[in-house]
Amino acid sequence: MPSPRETTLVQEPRNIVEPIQERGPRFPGEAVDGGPSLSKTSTGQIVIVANRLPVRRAKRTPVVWETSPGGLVSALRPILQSRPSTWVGWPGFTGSVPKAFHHEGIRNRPLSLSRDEVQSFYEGFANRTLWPLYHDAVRPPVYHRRWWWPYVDVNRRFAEAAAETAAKNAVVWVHDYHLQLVPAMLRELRPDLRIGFFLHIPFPPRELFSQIPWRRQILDGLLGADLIGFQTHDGAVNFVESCCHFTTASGCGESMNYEGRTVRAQAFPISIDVGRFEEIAAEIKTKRSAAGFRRRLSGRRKILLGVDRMDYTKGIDIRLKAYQELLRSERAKQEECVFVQVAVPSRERVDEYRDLRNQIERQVGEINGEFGQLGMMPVHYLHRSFPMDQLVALYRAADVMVVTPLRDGMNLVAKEFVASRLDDTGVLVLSEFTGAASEMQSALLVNPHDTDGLIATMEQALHMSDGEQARRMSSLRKGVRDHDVFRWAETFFDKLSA
Ligand code: ADQ
Repeated sequence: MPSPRETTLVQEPRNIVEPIQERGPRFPGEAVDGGPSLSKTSTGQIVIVANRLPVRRAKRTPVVWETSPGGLVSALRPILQSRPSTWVGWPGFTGSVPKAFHHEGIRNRPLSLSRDEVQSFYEGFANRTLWPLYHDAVRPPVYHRRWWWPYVDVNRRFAEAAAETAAKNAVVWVHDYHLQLVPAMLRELRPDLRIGFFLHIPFPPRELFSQIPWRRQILDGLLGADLIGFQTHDGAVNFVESCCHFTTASGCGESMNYEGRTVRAQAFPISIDVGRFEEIAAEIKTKRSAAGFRRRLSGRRKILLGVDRMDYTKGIDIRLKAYQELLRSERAKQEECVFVQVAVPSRERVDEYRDLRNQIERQVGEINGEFGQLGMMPVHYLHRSFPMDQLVALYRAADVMVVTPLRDGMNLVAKEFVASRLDDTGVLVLSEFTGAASEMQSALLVNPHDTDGLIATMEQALHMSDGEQARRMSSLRKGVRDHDVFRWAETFFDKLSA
């Protein structure tokens, strides 16, 4: 592989970018009329760099791509479709990958990963080192030198692909913990670019971050960006403190001086496509499904709901334990309530995730064994992905949404639930340790480590008056409507382009 400086493609980026002929401008970097408000400040090409592409392969032969579900793709799509843009990412399978292709107005530039790299870079360094470390070490992070070097190599390949793709002076937005070295690598290859980075997960306090043997390299990698976004103010402060301690950066406010440049670190709390959730929630079909769920869960019982990726940071075990004790204490009777836990399978090749699944399934079995009656179980557990309309129907059917992560960058589920409650009913129980908690102060905030506190809060939620529900929910709904995901993306781009 050529060294970064020898990469000939970098010298002629304009020849490599394929302008979007159908509706886009004729040249990379040329503005398009009528785009979203980003066009006020930035008129050039945009490159998104993320671990995964915004599409997934639905069929192998002939290959069919479909848009991946998720907030990030829908947030960025209108902006990307309005100008020449490319998304660099891994398509989610090993082996050879196709050349760049267009899908729904976005140019996708697939990057290949070998099976070994999936194990070392993705399952190893990203998910067993960085993920637990950045989530308060709720599971012990594992530090292996044999995972670090693949992390460097894969980051370099992403940086090279972005450098090849980007037009002169383009804006490049790099996403998440998998790619923290990309900003500096990319700056070295292409000093003309505007580089932004957004971290979707928390950035830990310095005392914790300092555990990682490669702390200096990671910080220097991120400092290659012009603007670094975090979910919360605390995340930005933690990052700046680590930078001022471990690197040559100085000026410990939102703006740092680093190697003769200004680097800004700020909070940009992510959100959801609120309009889409409201639209789906208002559909007759959704109302019918919600009513069907309520009927099947046996009439007038109150429904507590949990919806999560199956991840040990989400506190699924803690909420089930609290629910079990709530039933044992008879402060809530099993004839009065039912718990529905939906967990989408996640990272199943990683040991900690397999162990978690076993543990949750044991707990569900134990609670149902202890309190269940024929035809009436206290916990309904579904280990699968749900289509969006069904998820919204569940959000509508629930009385109490229980969101109890031990640590979470933001937590979109809390916002999705609120956006779906068009009639201002329902109660949100929300962990203080989510990014969402700093915006959603009208939720019932809980410390998930405090089992008694959690039990009391669940009980309070089950018995909350209609008036109090409406007061709290309307304030929560206003908050998410005022800060939807489009506003998030535009604010970030505007700051980056300024
Ligand atoms: P995640 O850890 O994946 O995201 P979260 O923000 O809750 O966490 O998003 C989960 C998404 O998966 C939601 O959109 C939800 O609807 C969906 N989902 C969950 N269970 C599902 C199921 N059974 N079927 C279908 N969909 C399901 C990371 C960070 C978060 C941060 C986001 C965005 O860990 O803190 O909020 O990125 O930045």
